[in-house]
Amino acid sequence: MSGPPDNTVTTTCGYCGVGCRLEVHTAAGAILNVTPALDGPANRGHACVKGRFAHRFTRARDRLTEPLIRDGDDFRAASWEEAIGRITAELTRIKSAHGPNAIAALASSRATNEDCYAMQRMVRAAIGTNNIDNCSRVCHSPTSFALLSSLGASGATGSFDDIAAADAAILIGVNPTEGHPVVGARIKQAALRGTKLVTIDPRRIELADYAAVHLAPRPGTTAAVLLGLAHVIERDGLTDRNFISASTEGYETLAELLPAYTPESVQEITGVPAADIQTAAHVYAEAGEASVIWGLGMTEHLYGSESVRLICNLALMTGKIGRRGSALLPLRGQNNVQGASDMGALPDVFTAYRSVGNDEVARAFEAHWGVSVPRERGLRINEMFDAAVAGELKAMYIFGEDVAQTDPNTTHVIAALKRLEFLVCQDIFQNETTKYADVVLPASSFLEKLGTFTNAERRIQLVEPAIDPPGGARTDFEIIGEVSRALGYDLGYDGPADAMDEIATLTPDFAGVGFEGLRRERSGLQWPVTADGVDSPILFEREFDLPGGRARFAALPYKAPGDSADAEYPLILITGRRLHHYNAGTMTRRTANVELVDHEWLEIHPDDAERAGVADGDLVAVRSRVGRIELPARVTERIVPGHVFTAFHFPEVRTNLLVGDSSDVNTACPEYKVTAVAVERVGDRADGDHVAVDRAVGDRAAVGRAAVGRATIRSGG
Ligand SMILES: Nc1nc2c(c(=O)[nH]1)N[C@H]1C(S)=C(S)[C@@H](COP(=O)(O)OP(=O)(O)OC[C@H]3O[C@@H](n4cnc5c(=O)[nH]c(N)nc54)[C@H](O)[C@@H]3O)O[C@H]1N2
Ligand SMILES: Nc1nc2c(c(=O)[nH]1)N[C@H]1C(S)=C(S)[C@@H](COP(=O)(O)OP(=O)(O)OC[C@H]3O[C@@H](n4cnc5c(=O)[nH]c(N)nc54)[C@H](O)[C@@H]3O)O[C@H]1N2
Ligand code: SF4
Ligand SMILES: [Mo]
Repeated sequence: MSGPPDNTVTTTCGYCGVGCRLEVHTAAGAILNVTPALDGPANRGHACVKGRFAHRFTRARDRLTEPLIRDGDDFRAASWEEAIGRITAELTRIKSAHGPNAIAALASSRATNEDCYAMQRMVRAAIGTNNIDNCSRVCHSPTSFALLSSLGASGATGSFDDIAAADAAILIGVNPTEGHPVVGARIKQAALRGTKLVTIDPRRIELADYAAVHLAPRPGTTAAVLLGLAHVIERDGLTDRNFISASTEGYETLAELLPAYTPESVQEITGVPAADIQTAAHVYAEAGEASVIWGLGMTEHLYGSESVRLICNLALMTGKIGRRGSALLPLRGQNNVQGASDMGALPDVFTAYRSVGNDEVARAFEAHWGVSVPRERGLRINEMFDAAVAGELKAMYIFGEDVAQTDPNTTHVIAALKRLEFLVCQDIFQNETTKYADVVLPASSFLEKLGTFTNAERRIQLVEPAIDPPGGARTDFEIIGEVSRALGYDLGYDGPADAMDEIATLTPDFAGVGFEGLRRERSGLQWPVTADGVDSPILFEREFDLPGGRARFAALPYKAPGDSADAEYPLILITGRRLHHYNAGTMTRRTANVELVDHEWLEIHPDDAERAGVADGDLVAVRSRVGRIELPARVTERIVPGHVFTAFHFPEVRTNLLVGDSSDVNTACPEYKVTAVAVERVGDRADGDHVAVDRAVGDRAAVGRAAVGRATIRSGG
């Protein structure tokens, strides 16, 4: 496309949780290009390959542009009236036959706060169940649990600006140059200016090259590393005694646990040299200001939530919290996963993590909504699938999540979806999950809607439409409003701004949030926001949000991961992300990014490759206790021997067939990071058709054909 833009809209990126502000330049209603906003508080004039270039999906030929209704093994186009009529008829029938708890829904962390708020209100008020969850479950729910337990609020304690202000930073199980590239660049800049980095990851991530020390623990053993760091800090007198006595409780119990975790014993458990543990502890504790940044390498484990509490311990023992430069920064993943959870799209809480069992809070919602709401918590995502397989859950409404591709144990997920009597999917594309749908509703992407996203800094920022939804597609907000009205319960909003006004009324932490203020305040607002609009870049400057204002130490010992290598499955598979693609890949695979990366591959260390007789580029089969996949191998020293790595961005390679049911003890976040597998060579690269299949998806003409082909498959067999 050529010619000058006739309009420019400033909005917020809809991919990752960095929350870059973008300027979208359009002409004649189509996107010409996207540039980073110079005054974006998180990005300051930067953006990554997704935010800048991955927007062509908006006009992909196979965008959903009209509602689809199942017709035998296929779908047929339907009017909105017919589609919504079918949804209300089925949900009403199931509710009267089996009760409201036979219905469950997922809200989309890709969508806005207002969309997610409307969704949870519809589920609670119109259907009458707390069976609502979002992808935080499979992502940072352990972080949320740990921060609430240790500190009292579920959010980063500071901002990305703290990175530059820190003398040292520890990065644990997070790979920002691929997952949060703009923050990755900010970390690199800080390191070049003197911030000392410690990286802790079984893979040698790019930022390890900038680190003072890189620790490579075996997957699932990081808790032992954290206890080792605490041991050294205590042993070498690096604790902040004043802070501990004035602002915390429970240190004595933790201190009793620490003597066992000598650097030598931690080396035994983790494989990390004892000397490196000492170095890392001193880098962190001796820094004037130091932050800890973490990701899914901490959370997606059997004891993920306990491990994150051990991170909080480090900050509390050294008093490195509540100050510029000393922050706890979980890099939340999806553009609005912080927000979807803040909005109460979770089975156990209303907005701002207030329990559904809290009578006072529940009454306030009931008074505003004019209905009574249940007090017992609803089902989590994994429990929804179990209940569906057991025949107890009859219907699901899945809004913007591709569970058949991204949730663990794909075989079980598909069995659950097939067993449902009724499945609605609300998405912008057909995906692996819509194959099992009875009704598919065509929705709008972030470039086509109004609302707010909350990034990984708790920063609420406006999202403004740059283009119209294609064809008959509607915004998620409109769709949810219409479905709810058809169910007999009118949400009564004229637009997303009304929903935010309601959120502000019912949620003290959001008291001063509103669209008008956000339009004025170009750098967004970090919750909590007082009624007169003062926001909170730093949490816990004076006290913690727990009784007595005191934070709580957690005295938790190291426990082994859920899976381990054995003679039959000698390698540990780690899964994670790659720069050019995003999660299920529905969007990035429909952009030029697919010309840069067009297939999945398995990273394997040269020693393991040699043992298995695998050469670079060979097609290999990966087998776990629950599944098997095939993909090309890439031999690399970035991964330590004994481990292999792949991502999950291409449906042609169903990585999650391999991942089992093991999950975090407190939150049910899947153990995506530790799966014992066997790898064997099955052919030359040329023998595999995976690469060819992936190319076909990138080809725009083929995308349309592939979609038609997909729509005809009901159950995948
Ligand atoms: N390009 C791109 N960006 C994305 C996404 C995407 O799909 N593509 N997805 C978004 C989402 S939803 C999320 S949640 C974020 C996730 O962003 P990250 O949290 O960075 O995600 P991962 O790459 O899954 O895992 C991070 C690292 O954990 C390491 N790891 C695995 N096991 C362990 C362990 O036991 N201990 C330690 N210390 N490390 C371990 C892995 O080797 C990996 O390098 O990214 C977001 N951004
Ligand atoms: N093996 C393995 N599996 C993983 C992970 C891992 O590390 N390893 N990570 C897990 C994590 S952290 C996460 S968060 C999940 C992510 O998994 P998902 O949430 O399933 O992945 P996404 O690709 O982000 O998007 C889901 C769907 O939302 C649609 N969508 C996008 N924008 C909109 C919108 O505005 N409206 C509507 N209605 N739909 C929209 C997309 O087309 C897509 O179909 O994957 C998990 N799966
Ligand atoms: S870093 Fe994240 S928010 Fe920023 S442009 Fe890239 S994907 Fe978008
Ligand atoms: Mo995520």
